[in-house]
Amino acid sequence: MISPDHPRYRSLEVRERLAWFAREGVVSPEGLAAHGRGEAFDYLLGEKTTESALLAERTAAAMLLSARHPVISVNGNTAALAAREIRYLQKATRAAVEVNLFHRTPERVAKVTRLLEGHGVEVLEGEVERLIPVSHDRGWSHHDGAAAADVILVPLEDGDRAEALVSMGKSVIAIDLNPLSRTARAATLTIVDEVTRAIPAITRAAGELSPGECERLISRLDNSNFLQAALDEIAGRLSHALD
Ligand code: PTJ
Repeated sequence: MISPDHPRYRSLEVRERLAWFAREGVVSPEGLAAHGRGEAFDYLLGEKTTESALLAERTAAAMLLSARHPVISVNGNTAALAAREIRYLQKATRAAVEVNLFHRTPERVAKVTRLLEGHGVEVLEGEVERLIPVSHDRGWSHHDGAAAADVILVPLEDGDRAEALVSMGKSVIAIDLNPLSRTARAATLTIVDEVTRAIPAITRAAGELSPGECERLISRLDNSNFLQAALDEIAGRLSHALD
């Protein structure tokens, strides 16, 4: 049991949660390592939503609201951290939610689906096919899932599928704390923020934006600016770290 007085309470609590979901088989063992990498970048970013991440979150909301068929792709880590937040985002954007796992087994798909449904998320179910051209199991898609999306939100994605989705002509919104990752660089828009802060921020923006604001945000989108802003934030914090 972690005391709320501990200076790293939030981080330790999230670790405990992920470790518990790993024991339950929702999060893969590799997911714990991926979380550690995310934590390191979050530490360097000050564990807060930066101004440029907030703009990226508003732009993501604009893209999802303007989409013909928006899809949210959910893996084990994202479900363990943000199942309830996904429900609110789904309501705000009318997006389809698809479970897509790198370490895919029928048991894990069922567990992640049950966790999401337990939080009120409507999850695409039924037949899947290898519709996304990657060599691993992230290639499986429901006919109304990633394969049919024009705009797709991919929290904690792997680089291969992000590149494949972009090459299929889709607008890809990544949530990734590492601004140097292949996913962050391949995506149409990268939100460099922690997933539990990013998803509610997109939901809030989706409730606020007018059609005109959506159009303006989308027309100004330049992903390299968002990545550079995140790197500048890290560099600035490092150069004053011992002041
Ligand atoms: O549940 P599965 O089987 O689909 O597996 C999911 C993982 C995350 C294990 C899989 O997609 C994977 O291996 O991902 P990568 O390639 O390690 O990439 C994950 C990225 O997400 C890394 O760049 C991390 O920095 C970043 N990340 C980790 N935790 C968070 C995060 N970004 C935002 N919020 C986080 N909490």
